[in-house]
Amino acid sequence: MKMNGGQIICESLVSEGVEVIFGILGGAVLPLYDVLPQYPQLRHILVRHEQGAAHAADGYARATGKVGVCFATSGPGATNLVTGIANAHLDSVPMVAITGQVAKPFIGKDAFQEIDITGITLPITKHNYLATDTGSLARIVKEAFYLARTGRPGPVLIDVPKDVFIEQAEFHPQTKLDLPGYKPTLRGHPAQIKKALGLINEARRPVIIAGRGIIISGAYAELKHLAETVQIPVITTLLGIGCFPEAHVLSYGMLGMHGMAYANMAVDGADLIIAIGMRFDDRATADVSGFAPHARIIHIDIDPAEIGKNVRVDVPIVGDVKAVLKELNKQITATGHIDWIGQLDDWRKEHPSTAIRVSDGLLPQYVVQQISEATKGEAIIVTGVGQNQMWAAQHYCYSRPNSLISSGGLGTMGFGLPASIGAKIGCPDTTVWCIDGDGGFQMTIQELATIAQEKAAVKIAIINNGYLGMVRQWQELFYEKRYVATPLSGPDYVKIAEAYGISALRVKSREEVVPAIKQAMEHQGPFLIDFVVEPEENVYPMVAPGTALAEVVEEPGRETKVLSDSAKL
Ligand SMILES: Cc1ncc(C[n+]2csc(CCOP(=O)(O)OP(=O)(O)O)c2C)c(N)n1
Ligand SMILES: [Mg+2]
Repeated sequence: MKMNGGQIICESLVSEGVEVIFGILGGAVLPLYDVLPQYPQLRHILVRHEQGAAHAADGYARATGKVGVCFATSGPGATNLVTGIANAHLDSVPMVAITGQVAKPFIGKDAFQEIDITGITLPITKHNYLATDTGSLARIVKEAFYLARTGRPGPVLIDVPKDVFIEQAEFHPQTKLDLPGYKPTLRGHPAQIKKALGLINEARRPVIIAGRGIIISGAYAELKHLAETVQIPVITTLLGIGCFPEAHVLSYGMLGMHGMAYANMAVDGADLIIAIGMRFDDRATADVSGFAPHARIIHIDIDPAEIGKNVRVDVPIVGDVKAVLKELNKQITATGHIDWIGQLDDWRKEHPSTAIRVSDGLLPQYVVQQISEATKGEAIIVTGVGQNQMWAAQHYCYSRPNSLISSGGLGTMGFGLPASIGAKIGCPDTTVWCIDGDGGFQMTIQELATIAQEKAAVKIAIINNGYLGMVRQWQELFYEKRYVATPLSGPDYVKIAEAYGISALRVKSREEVVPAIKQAMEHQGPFLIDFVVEPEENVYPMVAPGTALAEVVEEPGRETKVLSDSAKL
């Protein structure tokens, strides 16, 4: 059947199972938008800035496990997507972005709103296309979705010149893919799995470090089986949070710069690290020369480029973590590590990293803890970046996979609000809280209009400390309190919310926290709470830049723990 390019794209999106698209239109992409009403299966969410479209598609993808889709026009529309695409790239989020381009005869002429978006996004996409022929669109869309969601997921961009949307071609639904150069390794090599089993059997102080790869491949049951059968403590990365229930006896929290002291000490004291679906990011490892000094390392990851990139590895296993863990689990023997687990429990008692200090003031940690209580750890939490993000990671007790959505790799302020819209649209029956900083919130504040228009019942907690807080913390600790450009004013957030038609409250004291959260949860629609917190509260524990995990500082004035000495363990 003959169709125009826009229709071919929509047909292809429908056959990929797409239900939601986030975007903003403009001249070059108008022919695509023009045919959208012919496809009522495709719900279009009009955002207020294309960065919001990409972040919303990202939040949608993380919350649902499906591919997030966003549209933008050529030129500024496309460049506005860039931060969101980069964010998805660094956090391995499946996304397809479709941008309009100037018509083919204008390409290379610096035409109005012409920009080389495939050139710009080359290093931040898994793959990108400039579609020059209407007849190839169905194939390209099919490939794009396949590339986005398989192997190590990531964003794929398709740039479509205006005339390619308009021209007609025969539409053939695509059933086959022909990508001879793209064959992700899914099954781990049996010889490597044997070697890993050997190390696991010998280990006396093993630790699992679980990353987002567990969530992406849905390997929760396999991880739990491995941990429980061999009695191995589980520590997660920031993006791995939720892949293992935090209330489980073998759960020892998050590692890294603001990880729990006992988690960092466990990594420091371990004789075996089983790193699963994680990439040894520097915020997780701290100084690599001091990372896990007594341990041999097994690294399971689907992306061969991650093996040995940051940290030396003894046994690499390239493959889908679920498939590899299944294979490993067939061959493991039940055992225990009572002394080692006892040691970790002692460390946790001696260094209760998530204990909240006593204060009459309104502490941000307390706000997060009360949101955790009120939602029983079952909400989806979407964060901003900075102190608010770290407190949200530390003080919410996550019980479900995919329940923390946070910008890990890129650390993108402004991610929180639009990503929370995507999460809520994708999971309308789940409570979604956006915990954001006053700085990050102001970067994408305009998406309040999207929330209002779509009646997306997101609950928003602004951790309002009047500062670009995380940077202020660094100035306090490393720049002798020279607070250059970190004090931050903002609008009256309650009035702003109300101006958008969103109910809101301001909370200034500890006593008001619980009733305010209750009111927000009971309210049918979106709700915003402006929590005016202690302005100079810092995030601890902290591993200072350039130091090792073992040098974690738990609280100001209480200096680093004694380095764990493997001889004593
Ligand atoms: C887009 C962007 N610009 C700058 C930064 C650097 N940065 C990291 S945290 C931070 C402060 C964030 O302030 P706020 O959103 O109020 O959160 P807080 O740390 O106060 O909780 C800044 C400026 C960033 N991560 N992202
Ligand atoms: Mg702030």
